[in-house]
Amino acid sequence: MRIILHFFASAVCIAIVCAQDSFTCVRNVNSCSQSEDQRTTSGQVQRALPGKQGPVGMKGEKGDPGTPDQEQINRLKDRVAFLEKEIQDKSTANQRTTDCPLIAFKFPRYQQITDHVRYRSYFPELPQATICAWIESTEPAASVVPAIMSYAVPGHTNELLIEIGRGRNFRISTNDRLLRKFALSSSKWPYEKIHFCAFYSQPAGVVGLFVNGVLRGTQLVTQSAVSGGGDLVFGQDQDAVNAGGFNPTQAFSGNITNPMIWPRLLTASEISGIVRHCVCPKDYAIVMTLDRVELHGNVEYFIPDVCPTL
Ligand SMILES: [Ca+2]
Repeated sequence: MRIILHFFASAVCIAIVCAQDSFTCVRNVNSCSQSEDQRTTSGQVQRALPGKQGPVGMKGEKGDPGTPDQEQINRLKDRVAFLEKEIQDKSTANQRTTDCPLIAFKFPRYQQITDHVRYRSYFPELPQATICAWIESTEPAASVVPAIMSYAVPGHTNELLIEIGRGRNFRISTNDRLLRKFALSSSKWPYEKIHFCAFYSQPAGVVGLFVNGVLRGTQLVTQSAVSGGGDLVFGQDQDAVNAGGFNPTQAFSGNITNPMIWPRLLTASEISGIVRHCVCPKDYAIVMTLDRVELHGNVEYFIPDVCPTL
């Protein structure tokens, strides 16, 4: 019975196809047979082949769009102005993204040997570096030479030292040697907060200082790379490794905000970005966030509400 039905279906298929188009009769008869085979094996009815596309109809004429009235024009102008402003705002926001990690340390007193912040992650070897921070302070006693930061390695306890000596001299030392003093006398230090970026480069043989984004000076020097693996503290001067040998006349009092170290010389434009827009290049080597530091003595920390800028 099944064979009879299949024979009957094939015959109907051939008759229809050949009646429609005798030229393709043979080919389509083959497809009818194949279709029959597929239906037999799968047990499902296949869809018929798509028919030929009919002739394309006539296109209608477009209607007259009419002349926009002044109100429509004004609305469009307003819309364009709104979108332009939105794009501009987003662009400005992207430029001023606050990349600088926000952290401030308060060193409440001079003349002691306990208050300091110690960095607890690994300090890499730095053939060159830029060290930046905001600092604010009060006038120290004449005998005090406050150390902003001190980095010590075995054999060189002043492997990298930044301090503000008598006469408001900003002093940068590497490899146990004072490289250069830069006078801060023309700034309002210590009565106003300042931003400094001290830099040195062993390959370029140079040391220098930016204050509030302005280059204060450079000096050609011969020096070695700053060795890695040592001890970094802020607020005291180490005269021995492992945060040892503090001297009360070298303690810093005041605030140090956003201290960071980059393993290269920042450009003047990048330093201006930090000072004016709080945009910090992201390739820093050292950042003093709370997960990487210990606070000792009476040091307190706080997170500034806004990133400091000039
Ligand atoms: Ca020292």
